[in-house]
Amino acid sequence: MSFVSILMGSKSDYEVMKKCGDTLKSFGVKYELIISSAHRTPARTKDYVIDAEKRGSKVFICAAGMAAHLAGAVSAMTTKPVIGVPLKGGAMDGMDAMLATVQMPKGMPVGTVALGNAGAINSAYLAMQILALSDSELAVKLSEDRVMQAKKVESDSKEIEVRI
Ligand code: RP5
Repeated sequence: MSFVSILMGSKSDYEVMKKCGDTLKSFGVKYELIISSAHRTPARTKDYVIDAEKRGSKVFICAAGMAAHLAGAVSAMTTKPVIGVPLKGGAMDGMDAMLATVQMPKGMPVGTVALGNAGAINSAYLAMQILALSDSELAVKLSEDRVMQAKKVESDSKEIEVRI
């Protein structure tokens, strides 16, 4: 069974990362979601990644704020794609997490998405685009979603647009 793994560093990340799970669910994509920290529970993180990969996890989405080493740590434990979601919070309000997540040394990639809510949702989309490389049904659903997004822009505009 193929699925996506969502890891977050703290329960305080859940409100944002729930949107990632909800997005995957809305496309019928199976996922697991756990709290595990690179700093507070390094052994739990490693055990989960090794076990999840054996059970069929195809993409790891890792969200964390502040020092935000979770995505980088997971990248060191698997050759599956790792998507990092930097989260706001702390004295630097997410700039720290963004730099920590994006600035990986060569050979240990983390595909970093936007900060916060948009990143949580885009991490789900990016994971699905990876899965869709070998899942034509999911590829069709993603194409249909693009059409819907375009239609929404047009209908939103019609409500307010001014043209000469
Ligand atoms: C990170 O530290 C977590 O991902 C969270 O975003 C941040 C603060 O964690 P808490 O102190 O709220 O548990 O590891």
